[in-house]
Amino acid sequence: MHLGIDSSTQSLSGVVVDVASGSIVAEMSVNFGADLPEYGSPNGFLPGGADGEVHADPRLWLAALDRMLSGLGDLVDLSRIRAVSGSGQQHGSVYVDGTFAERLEALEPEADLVAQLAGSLSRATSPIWMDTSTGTQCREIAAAMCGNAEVGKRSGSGAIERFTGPQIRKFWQQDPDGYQRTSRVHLVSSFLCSVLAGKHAPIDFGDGAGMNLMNLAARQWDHGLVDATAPQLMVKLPELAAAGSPVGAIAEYFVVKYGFSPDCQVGVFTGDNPASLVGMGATTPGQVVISLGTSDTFFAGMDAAHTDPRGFGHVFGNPGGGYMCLVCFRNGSLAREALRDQYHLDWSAFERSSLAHTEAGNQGNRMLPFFGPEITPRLDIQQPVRRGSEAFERGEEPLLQVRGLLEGQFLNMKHHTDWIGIKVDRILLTGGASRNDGIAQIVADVFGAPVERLAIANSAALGAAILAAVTDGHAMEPLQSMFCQPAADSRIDPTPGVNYGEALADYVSLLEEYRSSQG
Ligand code: ADP
Ligand code: XUL
Repeated sequence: MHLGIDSSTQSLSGVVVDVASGSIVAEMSVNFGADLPEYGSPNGFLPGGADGEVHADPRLWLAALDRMLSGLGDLVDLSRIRAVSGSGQQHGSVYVDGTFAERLEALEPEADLVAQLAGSLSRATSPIWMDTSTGTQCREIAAAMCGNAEVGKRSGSGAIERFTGPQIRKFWQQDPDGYQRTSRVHLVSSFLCSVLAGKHAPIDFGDGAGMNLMNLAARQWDHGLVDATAPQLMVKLPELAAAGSPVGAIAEYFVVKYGFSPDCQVGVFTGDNPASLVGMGATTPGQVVISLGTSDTFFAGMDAAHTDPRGFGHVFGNPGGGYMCLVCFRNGSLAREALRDQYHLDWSAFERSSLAHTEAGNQGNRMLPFFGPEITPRLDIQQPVRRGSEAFERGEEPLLQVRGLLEGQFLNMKHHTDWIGIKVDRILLTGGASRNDGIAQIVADVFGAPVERLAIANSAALGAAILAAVTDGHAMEPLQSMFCQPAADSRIDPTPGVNYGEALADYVSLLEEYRSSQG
């Protein structure tokens, strides 16, 4: 059996697969808000950050790992796991001092991970992907590289606020002593991998590309970008390696405490989106994945790397080889939840609004669907912008608001993914909101393509389990054919006669109007 672990924004999950029978043996998830309330992070991050700052408490991820493994051990005999790999929310960074490696080697099963490792954090909190506070640092890095185009050419993305390089630069500027004390900057993925392996683990080419520090073509740290980011940074960066490549045997702590075999291997972790590309069986170019998690992301395998002329999309390493493109929308489930709560609805209202009680095009009632800062496009906005009937603009008629939000989200997605140049024949939908048929129908209608879903909603953890099997010597593609089949009755076809061409043009003009009104 093989274990995949995914540490996403709001939860940490484990999935165990059995490659002999092609079945998913066990799943276990720990929700950061509900299961670990003592960390004061109802949505997985620390509320109340000023000026666009969004940080999480890295101890939360350690506590969740202990909690998840203890629960999983009740469901399955962990001594049968031959390899573990995993994924983490992308871009988030963990700063550790020189004691981290020693502490990993000396982990005692009697105490927990938080008690033994928290003392090695040289930065108490971790900036995560939702952070938009590093505009200045992005401009400084771009200037040092003679322009953002050069940053994009080398790293696959222009300098982006949430990416790790600008976040590291801000830390160096604000807390030079803390930066000095930092001996290694890990990503969430490589941090958790290090804990499992009991030694510093590498960063993979998928997650590494989300840092503005890696040269995408050379698959190495880019000296120019690293020097433009912060002094003495090169020695603080982990090695780079392919996702799933072996790091070593699992640390004794996990053998004694949870019953893993001492021969269980740990494979290099990746980011949650590259892992999801694996778990959806979409590493080979030709299909598109839309993940509706805390953020909404649109991604696909690519034969060759080409970049987004608008500067919002990214190119990462693909764990299956070659490249993948990705566009991330910050107001995903966060906006859907905000609207749901504002109107005291439940998710079935999202189903009803789009399936039965409103019609495609929403009678011209249009919404810029942003309840907080957005990154695609970059907008500093706190409330959605509504245009349509007086009642709609006043915020009345909840079901029209729901459709307005959903249509706005996917029209915005369609517009900002046109640069990829893929003809969308089939959409694979994943993430927490993908089980909602109403949402899936609007995705199918806006993109004019059928939507399919896998039996398992957590494609990142499944992808991580497939990577664990790769660590153990299996080939990726046969595993994908085995595990990544659409669930029976999961397909939703576009509604005959519905065409969103006009609505898209209308949405884009509303967006342009809003942006010019903001100067
Ligand atoms: P992440 O991986 O970012 O932690 P998930 O992929 O687990 O997030 O998705 C969690 C989100 O899915 C929740 O925050 C919730 O908003 C959304 N969600 C869960 N069930 C439904 C549903 N039936 N309809 C719409 N959204 C849902
Ligand atoms: C991708 C991104 C998010 C995070 C959290 O660039 O910022 O999708 O990976 O899921």
